[in-house]
Amino acid sequence: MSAQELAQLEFIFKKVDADGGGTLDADELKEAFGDEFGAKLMADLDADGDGELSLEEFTTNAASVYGGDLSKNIAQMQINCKV
Ligand SMILES: [Ca+2]
Ligand SMILES: [Ca+2]
Repeated sequence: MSAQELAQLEFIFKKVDADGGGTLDADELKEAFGDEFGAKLMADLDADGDGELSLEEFTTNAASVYGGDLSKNIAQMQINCKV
């Protein structure tokens, strides 16, 4: 993951974290990305299964889960993000 990709993910994370609590819950993801894509992100990235994404899960897991498709997935998040 490049420094630019990390910065993009951190920027998206802060926008989506509507309550500023430092984690993204299912409602925040669906509010920002729509039901389908929001649920996909939770399913893909919530490694510990607690129903919330920490900043570390959102960034580190995106890099490991999406691998070579990371930049494509970041672009998709940016396009879909409604907040
Ligand atoms: Ca939150
Ligand atoms: Ca989690």
